Amino acid sequence: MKPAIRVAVTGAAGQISYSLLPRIASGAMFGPDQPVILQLLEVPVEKAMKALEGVAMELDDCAFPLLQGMVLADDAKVGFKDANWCLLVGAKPRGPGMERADLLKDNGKIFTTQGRIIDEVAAENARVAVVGNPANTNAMIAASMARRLTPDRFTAMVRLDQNRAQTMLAKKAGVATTEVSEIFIFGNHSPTMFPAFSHAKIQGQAAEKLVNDRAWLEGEFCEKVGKRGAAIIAARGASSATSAANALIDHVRDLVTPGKIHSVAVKSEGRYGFDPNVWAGMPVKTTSPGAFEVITGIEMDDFANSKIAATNKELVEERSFVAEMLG
Ligand code: NAX
Repeated sequence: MKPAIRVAVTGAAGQISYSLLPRIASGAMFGPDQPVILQLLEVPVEKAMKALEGVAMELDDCAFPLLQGMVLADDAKVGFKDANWCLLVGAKPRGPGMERADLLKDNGKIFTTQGRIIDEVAAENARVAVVGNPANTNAMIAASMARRLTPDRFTAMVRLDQNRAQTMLAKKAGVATTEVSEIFIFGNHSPTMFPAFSHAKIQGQAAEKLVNDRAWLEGEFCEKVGKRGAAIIAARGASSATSAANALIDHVRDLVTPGKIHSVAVKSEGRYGFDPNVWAGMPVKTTSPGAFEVITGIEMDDFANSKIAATNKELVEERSFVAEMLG
């Protein structure tokens, strides 16, 4: 058997983790022959740690063959110790009447601390995937604290948006989701993000040609993908959890599977007209487990460029709100 990999998960007693942890432990993220040790991190509050104990009891009761151990921690230095993957799911939710700038700053504090500690104590090959919102900016903040781990080790999740867009295109065309490919998400994980439909394929052909409804693609499609999270909250009374967990499974599994092409928020380095220092969704190709190269050279028309400019503007603004925190 392969040696176990250590997977640290923050917000481990939260609702996304409740859907996520059993799937990691059952092999959906790292494969059916890869043992894992889960390092579950929560806030040092009795209620949260008690809930975490309950989650761990349930995982025990699944008797997962691949789950070789669990560490329950309220201290990041313990939670991230020697972790190969750090999945940063926990974040502070936006409270009533709270300004976006305040949310950014409050969460910024969490991600400066976690970025610094991951850099200090995680494994030499550590990779970080951020889900907690605002995910792109939180990844940027955590990466800015690192001295040992390079920026490419820090990614944020836009895969939920990709999966949402894929299903919407499939439904519009009346085909299975497996027939839709190359639908990539550019920019922020927020309603400003851009699902670049002009490059998507349905059954190997241009999706735009098959759908034959540019007004729908520019209007309803982009809007519905962007506002899907709000639609889930309106319907369920709680934010996306199972689909977010599933997207993180996809995000990490495709990042450890060479050859996979998928949307990931990475340090832009100025690609596609984004500010060089923001983390923006764009297509990547996994080159070796955990490593990727950004797919460049995808041509953008005027509509696409205007959407990218808008989502970039938001990312630059988020960066300005937390500028004094960046390491
Ligand atoms: P929950 O509120 O159910 O759980 C969050 C958990 O994080 C809580 O148990 C809390 O105690 C814990 N936590 C907070 N600060 C922590 C810290 N510093 N260290 C460790 N644990 C900490 O939220 P949930 O529904 O699970 O969502 C988690 C995050 O994912 C939120 O920020 C949410 O906005 C974000 N989302 C991101 C998505 C994406 O596509 N990037 C989609 C889904 C989701 O909305």
